[in-house]
Amino acid sequence: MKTPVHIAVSGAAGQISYSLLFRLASGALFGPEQPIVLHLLEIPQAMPVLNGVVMELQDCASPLLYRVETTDDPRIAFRNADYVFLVGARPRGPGMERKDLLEVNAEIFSVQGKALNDVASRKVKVLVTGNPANTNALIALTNAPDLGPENFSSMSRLDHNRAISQLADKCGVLATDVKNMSIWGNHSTTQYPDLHHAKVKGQDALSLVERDWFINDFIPTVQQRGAAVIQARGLSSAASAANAAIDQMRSWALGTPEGDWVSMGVLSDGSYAIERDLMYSFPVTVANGEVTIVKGLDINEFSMQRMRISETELKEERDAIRHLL
Ligand code: NAX
Repeated sequence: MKTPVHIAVSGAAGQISYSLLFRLASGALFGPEQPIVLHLLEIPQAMPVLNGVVMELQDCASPLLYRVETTDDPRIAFRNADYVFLVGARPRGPGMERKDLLEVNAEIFSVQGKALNDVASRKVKVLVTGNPANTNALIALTNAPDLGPENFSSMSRLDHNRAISQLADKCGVLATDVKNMSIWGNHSTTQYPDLHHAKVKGQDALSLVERDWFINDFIPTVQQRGAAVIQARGLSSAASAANAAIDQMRSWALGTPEGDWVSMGVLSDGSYAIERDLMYSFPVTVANGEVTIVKGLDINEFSMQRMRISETELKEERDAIRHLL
């Protein structure tokens, strides 16, 4: 058997984790040969619930789960962690303004960024799911100066998977027949799911669907899918979010297939004239754990305008918490 990898998960008593942890324990991230140690982080009030989740993990008798540790201290949770899922975040409470939400989360993610800086593996991969995910990731990485931007990403994979599935459904093909999907920008309703480069069984996606469907159906459906799930289920996306977190971490660790790419929130390097130092979702390829933004795509006026709208929102989010950076 291989040496176990250490995986930390924050928000471990929450609903995304209730799916994520059991999939990790069953080998969904690195397969059935790779043992894991789970480091579970929660706030003190949620520790009793977390203990129940741990009981259930134990009751799976998973051959891969070597150990489960629980704590309310990020410096303990992140010690020597190789892979970190930052899922926990404060939801918007009654009477809370967007700015207040940004601020309370900025505080959480600055503390966690500092802890990662001090105790995590120098090769750690930190995936931020907790909302506002892009800006939380920016805060965490800014507070971890001894790590680099390459150690952090924010989750766009749920949006990416939603976009693939909508297009596959429209074209009557399997999700695996869709390649080169792109999500640009923020994980919010300003995101831009872009079909200009997408392929369906090797054909240009936009040659197979009407432009009206792309603009007035596909884009808003993907942008508002989270709200549609809440309306139907009375709870936000959880199993699909956990699935996306695993997909994104797997692509990051093991690479993207030849000829395809995935969408990830990464620190902008100025590509496509997106302001540097924003966590922005780009189409990326990954090889040997290194993420590269796909360069040189033709971006028309329509796309550029959509990409800018999301960039503007991310700048506003960053400016609202700039004093904490
Ligand atoms: P839950 O409210 O069920 O769980 C969140 C958990 O985080 C709670 O158990 C809470 O005690 C814990 N927590 C809060 N502050 C913490 C801290 N400082 N340290 C450790 N744990 C802390 O939310 P859930 O449905 O699991 O969603 C988690 C986050 O994912 C939310 O912010 C949600 O908005 C976000 N999402 C992000 C998505 C994405 O694509 N980026 C999609 C799904 C989801 O909406």
